[in-house]
Amino acid sequence: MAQCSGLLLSLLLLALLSVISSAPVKVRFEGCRPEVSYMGRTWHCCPPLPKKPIREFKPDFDSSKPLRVRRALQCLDEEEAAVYKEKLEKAYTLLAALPKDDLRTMENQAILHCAAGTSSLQNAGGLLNIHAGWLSKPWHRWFVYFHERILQSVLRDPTFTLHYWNWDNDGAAADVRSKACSKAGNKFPAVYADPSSPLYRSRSWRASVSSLPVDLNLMRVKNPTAEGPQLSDDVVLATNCKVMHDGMNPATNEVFYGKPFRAGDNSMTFRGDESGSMEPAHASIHRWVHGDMFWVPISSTDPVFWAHHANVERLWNSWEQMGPNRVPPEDSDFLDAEFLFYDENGDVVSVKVRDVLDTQALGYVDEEVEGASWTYSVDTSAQKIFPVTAQ
Ligand SMILES: [Cu+2]
Repeated sequence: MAQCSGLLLSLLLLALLSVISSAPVKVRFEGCRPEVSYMGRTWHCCPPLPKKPIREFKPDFDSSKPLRVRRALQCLDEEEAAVYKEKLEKAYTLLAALPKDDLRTMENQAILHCAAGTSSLQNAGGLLNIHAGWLSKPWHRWFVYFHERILQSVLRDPTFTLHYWNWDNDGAAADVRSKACSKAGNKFPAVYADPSSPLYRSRSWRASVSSLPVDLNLMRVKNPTAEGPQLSDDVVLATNCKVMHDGMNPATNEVFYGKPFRAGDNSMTFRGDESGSMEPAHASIHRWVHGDMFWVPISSTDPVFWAHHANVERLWNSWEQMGPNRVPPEDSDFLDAEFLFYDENGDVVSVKVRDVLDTQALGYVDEEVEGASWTYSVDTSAQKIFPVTAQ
């Protein structure tokens, strides 16, 4: 009995200590491991240490100005798509012409993802990987946000807005009463597919077939490039619907966001299925496109990365709109987690998770779209579960 109560006391003490010592992640570059083995290859992911004091960044959107609209790529008309493609090409050409040590280059932006996303960085005694647990969503939203600011800056156009690749939308459940665009977006976007364009990259054969629907269940395949033709379109579309439906309707908010990741946690102890319920669909797109997109440390050097992740951001907002209790964690270890990014001046800035949760405060909204069959229950003849647009 005395032994039992002693054990109970130690367990209680341990639980108490873990609550007291709980703290948010604070990303810093010091102590970065210069060489890591990740996805079967060796990578060098350490960003240079900041030369100036790190500035704290807070969203600075002037709410008297109109919100920018991130459009669905398939909903741009021919002329809009041509203008957008030209702007992107100009922006990426300008970025490619910057000196190598300018922190705004695609390569330097990718190093941030490489460092924070491969367990290169320290985390108060553990190792950091922002893909583990609940950090993934806010980290990537900030990453896309600063990329957009960098593009605006080189284009000298503060209204420039990234558009999203609406890969979850099969267009199969279009509602004729809806005014929203209901075109399918689940093919590789043409804007990025022109081999003569700076937006082009060497990618999987799949990305060059304009009629092929994406496969959101590619986690089943060990090496996606070595596989032959994908499954029949019917099977792929039905599976995509289920993957999206399940990902957007998990049992709890924690399953949607992913497991808590706090200061001192070690990314090596996290499982892939602890990174949020949308991870299978998100990762499948990286595998389906392949090329640079497949490799986490360099995935963002493919311009289509940003259109892909703009859709992940949009789906996060969509999930919130699907029910009153769908809210972010209130835990201060989530809200006060601090990351480092490069801003449009090439300076290092620190940001907090709490400042990225409301995209309108960041100055943009996403175009509403219709037609994705996952917005109905998996049996598409049943009642619609998510009215995307007012009817
Ligand atoms: Cu990532």
